[in-house]
Parts: sequence; structure tokens; C-alpha cells
Amino acid sequence: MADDDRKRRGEPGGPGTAVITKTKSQTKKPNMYRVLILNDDYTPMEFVVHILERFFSKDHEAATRIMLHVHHHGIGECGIYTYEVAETKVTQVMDFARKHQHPLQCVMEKK
Ligand code: TYC
Repeated sequence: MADDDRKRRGEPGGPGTAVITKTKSQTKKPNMYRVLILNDDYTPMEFVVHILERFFSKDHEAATRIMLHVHHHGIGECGIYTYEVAETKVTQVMDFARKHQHPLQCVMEKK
């Protein structure tokens, strides 16, 4: 054995030590947010269905199903989006409801 190897035996990085490097994956999944609508006693059912079609790209059947779920359970999911998209949806819904003088509430929550 070479003198150098004898001196370094048992030391970190000495003979018999392997360095394994693991590169971190470049892809990161973004935080996702649920957009929810809340039930109330005044917003017309057809208005809620229209909101789900217009801002959440639901067909009439899916929109009606979600609206009825909210009507019966108090809250329901419109979709799941990244932060900025979810925030935009909430603003669009709240602005549209206010413009038509309906008390409909729309919120987002981290998944
Ligand atoms: N509860 C309302 C009614 O009876 C309908 C409604 C459904 C309102 C869903 C809001 O998010 C809502 N007219």
C-alpha cells in the first residue's frame, strides 16, 4: 500500500470512500388551491349554474350537479388551480356576483 493511502485510512474521503451525488429533480409541483362556492338563500340557482359554465368551463349538467351539491351541503368545489389562477377565478366570480347584486361568496383554500 502506498504511504499516502495508509495515512488517510479511516478518514472521511479516504480510500474506500465513495461520494454519491444525487442531482435534485428540476421539476417542482406547484401548490394547488381549491376554489369553492358557498350556499346562500338569495342567489338564483340559474345564476350559479351560469357562473360555473362561464368561469369554470363546466357543461350544463356538471354545473347543475355542483350547484345542487352546494345548495344541499352548503359548500362545493368549482375546480383546483395554481395560486394565481385560483385568485383570478375568485375575483371574477365575486365581481360578477356583485355586479348582479347577488350575495354569492367564492373562496380559495390550499389543497
Ligand atoms: N340556495 C340558493 C337558492 O335556493 C341556490 C344557491 C346554490 C345559491 C348554490 C348559492 O352557491 C350557491 N336560490
